[in-house]
Amino acid sequence: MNPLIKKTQPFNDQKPGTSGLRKSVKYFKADNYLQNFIQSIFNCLDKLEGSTLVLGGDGRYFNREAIQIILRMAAANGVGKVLLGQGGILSTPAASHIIRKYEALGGILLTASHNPGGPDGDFGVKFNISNGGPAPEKLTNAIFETSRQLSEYKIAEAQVSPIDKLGTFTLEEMPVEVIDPVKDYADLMESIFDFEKIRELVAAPDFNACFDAMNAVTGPYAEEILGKRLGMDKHALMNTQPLMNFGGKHPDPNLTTARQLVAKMYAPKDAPQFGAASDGDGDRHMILGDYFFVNPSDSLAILAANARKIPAYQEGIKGIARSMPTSQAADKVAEKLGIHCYETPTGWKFFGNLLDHNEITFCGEESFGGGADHIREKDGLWAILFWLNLLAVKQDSVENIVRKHWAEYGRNYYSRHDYERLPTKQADEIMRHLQSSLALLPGTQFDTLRVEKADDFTYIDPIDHSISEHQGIRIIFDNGSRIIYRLSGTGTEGATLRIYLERYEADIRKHDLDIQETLSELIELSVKLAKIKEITQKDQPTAIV
Ligand code: G16
Repeated sequence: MNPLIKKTQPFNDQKPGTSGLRKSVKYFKADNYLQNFIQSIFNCLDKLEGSTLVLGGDGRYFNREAIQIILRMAAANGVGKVLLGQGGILSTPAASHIIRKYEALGGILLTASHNPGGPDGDFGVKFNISNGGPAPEKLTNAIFETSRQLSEYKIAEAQVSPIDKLGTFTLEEMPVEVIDPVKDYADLMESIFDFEKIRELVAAPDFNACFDAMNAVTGPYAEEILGKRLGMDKHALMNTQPLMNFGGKHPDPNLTTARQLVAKMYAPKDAPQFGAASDGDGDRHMILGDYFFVNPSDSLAILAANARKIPAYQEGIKGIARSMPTSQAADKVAEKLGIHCYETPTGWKFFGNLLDHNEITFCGEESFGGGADHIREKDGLWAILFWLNLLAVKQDSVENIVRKHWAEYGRNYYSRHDYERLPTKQADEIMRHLQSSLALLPGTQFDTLRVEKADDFTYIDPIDHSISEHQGIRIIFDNGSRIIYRLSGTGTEGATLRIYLERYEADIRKHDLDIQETLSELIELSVKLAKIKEITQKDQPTAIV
């Protein structure tokens, strides 16, 4: 084969964020933008020639075109074989599993996760390494450096065969195996959970559940696992048809964006006992009970506390990890279990080393992410199946399980306030101002709150000792309350300031208070300390999660 070598100009804005390169579709469609980034990935992989790569995406607008380009570039760059999800579809957790199961060199995942899709929406490219997890910072930095100097890329001339039919075709000399995107993953889930017990629960006449796939990638996975294998009624599975623009909705499972599910679960009567949703690429989850929301940080703590109730974790768990801004609810569980709870920067890539070295079994994040050592990505359906398995074993409601957990461990009141689409200059000014006030804060008393510690979080990976600096400003008070500030690494428009607020309450008589009211002193202080009103002229956050 004689690959075409195309001349190109480097871009200077291809720095992967929290989770891959995310930009609006118009960037990716512009001349050579995608090609340059893919070639930069290929140039940074030592053993690319003859290797196996996994390829798939969440089905959003531009997924199919991107797959054609990437396959032709893989063939031209000497890749040995590509495992491609049928129709170009692979959820992020399924892709992670397939990379591991078939011992691939890595995978290219086409997704902008929970960001909106469509011609005016976002697109994204993520490279996962051979452990199935997101590329570590060392590799993403190398990809970025390469992209800034790239002058040419390789692409095969041949046209790609249809990608909707299972089986193998060759592109130039490279075999492309079109695989069932669902089966391997569904089998994995069946090996972890007690499907028999969940089936009994689902079949019980007084039990009703519903799942909202938000017209995103989990639709076919839910139909197979929740529908076919567990017997959930098809009316209980909402929006399972993946659409290129997610039906014009925002595929983010939270109380604001998953409106249809929330309306069902908060209906004055006949609400199902269990509700769940997943996001664009299937790695996030939201859990609801009848008129009840489970905070993702609590979800991680509850799953850890109940691990032994699940077949795969009967022997107990080795350790837990949570991202730094995630509430400290899981720490309380770890303490009781006598295991370690690691605190990592935001981003699933930071859990990889801990999982690979058996330091932890479970990990999770406040941003609706939970997962375990079965793969190296967060896993929406895994968390949802965990909750179903737990309900089946405990024969109790979602709300009771959470309340009993708080009674035993105390409640971490928690909320995140986002100021979205700020001009980058303003966001940087806020962070700079906070950084410059850190030294003066320890020991300062603000009404009932006394600052114990204030710093800019640095993480030293306990396995490879790599250092990640500037991972968020932490203001920690002597009663355990915290205010954390960081800038999002997944947005595509301006900057998003996230403020994470947390207050611990041990007293069971105070576990039923309004969250925002309970956090009000911290909220007011967080606005004041960061000079938000002065710098942004904004009175309110744009989103409260
Ligand atoms: C990604 C990462 C997560 C991270 C989240 C929020 O999630 O995989 O690890 O917690 O972004 O990041 P940020 O606060 O920087 O916006 P996803 O679901 O978007 O891939």
